[in-house]
Amino acid sequence: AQRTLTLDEAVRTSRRSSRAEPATGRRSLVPDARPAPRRTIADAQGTMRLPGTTVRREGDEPTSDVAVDEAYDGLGITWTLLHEAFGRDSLDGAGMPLLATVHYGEAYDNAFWNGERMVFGDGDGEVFLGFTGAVDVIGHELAHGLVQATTDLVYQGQPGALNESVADVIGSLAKQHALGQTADEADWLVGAGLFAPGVQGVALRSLRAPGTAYDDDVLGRDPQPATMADYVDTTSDNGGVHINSGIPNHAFYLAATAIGGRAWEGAGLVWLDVLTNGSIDAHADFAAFAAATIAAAESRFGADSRERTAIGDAWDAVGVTG
Ligand code: ASN
Ligand code: ZN
Repeated sequence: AQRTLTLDEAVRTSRRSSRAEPATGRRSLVPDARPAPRRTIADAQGTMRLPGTTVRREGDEPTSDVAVDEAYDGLGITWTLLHEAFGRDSLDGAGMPLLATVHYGEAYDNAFWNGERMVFGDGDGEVFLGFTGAVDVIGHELAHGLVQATTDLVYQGQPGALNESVADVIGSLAKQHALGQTADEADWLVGAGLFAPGVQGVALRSLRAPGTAYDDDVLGRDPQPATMADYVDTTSDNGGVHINSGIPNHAFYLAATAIGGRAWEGAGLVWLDVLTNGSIDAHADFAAFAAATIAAAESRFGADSRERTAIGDAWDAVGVTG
């Protein structure tokens, strides 16, 4: 078996194949129509003012700022997943620029999509390190932009948990794609490496085993359910959008590992189909989303396909259907 790439190696490989640096070193005489990401990274310099000062544009050399370069590379990795695996040019499918701001706030313990750009805190250094340090978190925030540009799932209750879950799935797929991992090789974690030393946790969330990503004095226990039997009825966090996302997350994991191979070539394609084919609306609940994935698997892979069977079984296993 081939050794899997480190993320640094994956970034270097994708740079070699990017338009800015042709592998041959030759410049084509015809204009290059091949799509490429259009990234702009800004620096909020410890304030909460957005967008901040632009510090790196597409094609610029790396800076001496780790957060800037991690954001730039993570955006590139996620854009590459969308382009190579799903044939999609950026979030809107039409080359939309990718905007990010780093060094947001002081010791800010989060990252978010604000409707226009990704925003990353540096972490307080006690619980969290800088939020650009996990490529799947970058992919997660970018995926909120993809959802906004497609089904625009409302950020409340089950559609909100689906919005969160799709973001985790795409974040995880961005990392797997960059590393060339199969579903069996992937760690299925989101945000591994974000916790400061001494925090008892491996990541923010686990798609393989929701509810086990951390268990810590400071953070408490990871309250994510894996099945409908443990669905959390709550009014906090928009109806538990980061909690109940464990259920569709686990369904994706079960489907992808049952199908085998590279997750973005099977279950990933089906999930993208559902986001983009108009078969669900912004208020879709888990059952509507499940039915749409089954229909999409049938039309893409066939009614008797391994993909259709695995996806149906996965929704049964987490108690959404069956
Ligand atoms: N990191 C969180 C997310 O992207 C931030 C939030 O909930 N607004 O879901
Ligand atoms: Zn999110």
